[in-house]
Amino acid sequence: MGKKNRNFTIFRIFLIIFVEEKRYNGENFKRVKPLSSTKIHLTKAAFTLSAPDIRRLPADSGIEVAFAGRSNAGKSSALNTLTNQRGLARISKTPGRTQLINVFEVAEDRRLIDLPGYGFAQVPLAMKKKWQKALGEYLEKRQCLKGLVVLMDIRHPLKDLDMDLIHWAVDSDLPVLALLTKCDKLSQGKRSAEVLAVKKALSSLNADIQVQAFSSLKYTGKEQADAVICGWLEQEAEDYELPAEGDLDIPFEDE
Ligand SMILES: Nc1nc2c(ncn2[C@@H]2O[C@H](COP(=O)(O)OP(=O)(O)OP(=O)(O)O)[C@@H](O)[C@H]2O)c(=O)[nH]1
Ligand SMILES: [Mg+2]
Repeated sequence: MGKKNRNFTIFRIFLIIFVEEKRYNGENFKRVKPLSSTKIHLTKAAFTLSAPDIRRLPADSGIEVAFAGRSNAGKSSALNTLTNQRGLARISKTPGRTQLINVFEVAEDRRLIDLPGYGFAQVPLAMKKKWQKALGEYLEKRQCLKGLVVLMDIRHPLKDLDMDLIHWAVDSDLPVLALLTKCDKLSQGKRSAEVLAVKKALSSLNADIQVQAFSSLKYTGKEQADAVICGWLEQEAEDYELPAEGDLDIPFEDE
């Protein structure tokens, strides 16, 4: 092959690689391109406020991703792990620690929400009613809620109340990330089997549900969870009609 020909061949190879690369990036870009220009970094999360009910929350605009699950499931711990901030959300060995709706802003009009846990029997009834009401009210009325992280201890997932929550999210067209927490407590084999079993159980719902083993202690599943949550937060926010004044007053009748 003459020198001219060889140079031309090398040039063609470069051209093909360059075009392929561009095409690949183009496709890739289209697939993962966030709808909004906001690049989310969960590490930027900062505590905004704690609210006893949704009337005390920031305006219902932008996008929120909420962490929900039974008391002691590891919601606050997961928030701290995902944001790389040990003391952001309060963690406790005593179930029922998070009794308020805690708001953490990660970017302008993009928030993470630590919700009060459900299903803990040993809490005084009056208190339980109050915070279950706040939880139900939040889930039902908050229009900027665009993704729900349902946290369940990997050793006993999909309890009745978890299923109620997941069914509610599916009916509301809300995507779900099921985080199977404390997976450091199981061997690799048992962990995989549990993830599979949960995936199988939820597959019949035919909904946007992802299942991920997670450990706040060992950072297992951190990257995967971060990608899902950031994907939700990076969407373009919609404009909502603000609820009428009286609308927020009677979310639930007290028994
Ligand atoms: N081994 C292990 N323990 C964890 C993990 N995540 C949380 N825990 C422990 O589980 C307990 C409860 O964790 P929290 O994060 O406070 O749970 P929560 O869901 O926020 O609880 P409430 O606020 O009461 O609803 C604490 O003792 C944590 O240290 C984990 O990944 N591995
Ligand atoms: Mg908590």
